[in-house]
Amino acid sequence: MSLDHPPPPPPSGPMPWDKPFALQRLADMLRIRRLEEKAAELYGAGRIRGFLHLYIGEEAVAAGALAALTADDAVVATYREHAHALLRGVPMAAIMAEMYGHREGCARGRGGSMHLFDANARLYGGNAIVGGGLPLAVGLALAAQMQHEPRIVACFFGEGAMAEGAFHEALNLAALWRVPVLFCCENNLYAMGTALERAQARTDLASRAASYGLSAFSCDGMDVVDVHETTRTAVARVRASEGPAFVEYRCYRFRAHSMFDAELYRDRAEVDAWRSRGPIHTFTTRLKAESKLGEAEFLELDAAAQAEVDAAVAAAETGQPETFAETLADVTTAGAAQ
Ligand SMILES: Cc1ncc(C[n+]2csc(CCOP(=O)(O)OP(=O)(O)O)c2C)c(N)n1
Ligand SMILES: [Mg+2]
Repeated sequence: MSLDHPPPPPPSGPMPWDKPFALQRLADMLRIRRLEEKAAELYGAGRIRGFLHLYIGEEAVAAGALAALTADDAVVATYREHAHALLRGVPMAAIMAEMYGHREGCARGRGGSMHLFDANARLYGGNAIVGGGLPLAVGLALAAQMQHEPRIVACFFGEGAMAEGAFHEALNLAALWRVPVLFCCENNLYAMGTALERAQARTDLASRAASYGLSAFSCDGMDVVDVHETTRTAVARVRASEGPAFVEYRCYRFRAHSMFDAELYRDRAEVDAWRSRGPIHTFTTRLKAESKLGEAEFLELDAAAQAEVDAAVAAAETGQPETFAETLADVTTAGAAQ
């Protein structure tokens, strides 16, 4: 049976990384996966409510791309941003508490799953509006440029944002002003239930981005190695003050768009084919083939990830939402005392 969107063949050839770096990327992906599996379970149990968009299947993108940044760089992401927050160093307990709507959350429980935010980690959301993060990223990069800060801004968005006006305005201004933004397009082939080719006239995303006059790259978003190496190349261009760059990560989400999605728009066989190209499975197989990972080491990393999740849930279970007075403390009205 031929699939509408077949996955690419698995990566081959020797891996360019040493063992510690490789195992850290595997640990990153496992932490994301175990956190999100638990979040889905807690949602089913009614402990987490509101919106919840899972990144399961796309872990290689965040794990590979964010490892190409420094701690001083800024990150802007979408509502599918648990992974980005986690790998930027937002404590898992603060992410879990935020999903619970508790005051111990990284946005004090006011934002929930879609609005993780942490200025210390330079994570500027968690943005629920499709394309909404792009102008924000250009503004942050313009500020860095004007203040002669060496930082760059990595802006993650889904391919659905490329049909929005904000995308075009943001790329145009970023290229015109040569501000240090890395546009990171997570092309998982669907915007909710709409396949890319049903909504956008040209599906060669990198060449569309390049038409604005910036460097554009495309890579296998299911392969953490390709993701990282391509991002590193793009980041080097941005840091060398060559202006913004764009990377398309061709990936796939294994779960529904959000918790409210019957997934009537894609075949089970397609999902299964991409699952068998899963980023954790593919990378683990490759590491084992190169004798860089033993089964015991894998189980140890996985157990550590699970233990971190269990501790985050235990902490969240004991937390509380803000009081009404606490929430109102940041609300200003025209007549309020200064
Ligand atoms: C401006 C705007 N229009 C519509 C929506 C509703 N909406 C939420 S997610 C989504 C799909 C976006 O798809 P994509 O950008 O590919 O990201 P993905 O969810 O696949 O990661 C839509 C249309 C929204 N949040 N914002
Ligand atoms: Mg998408």
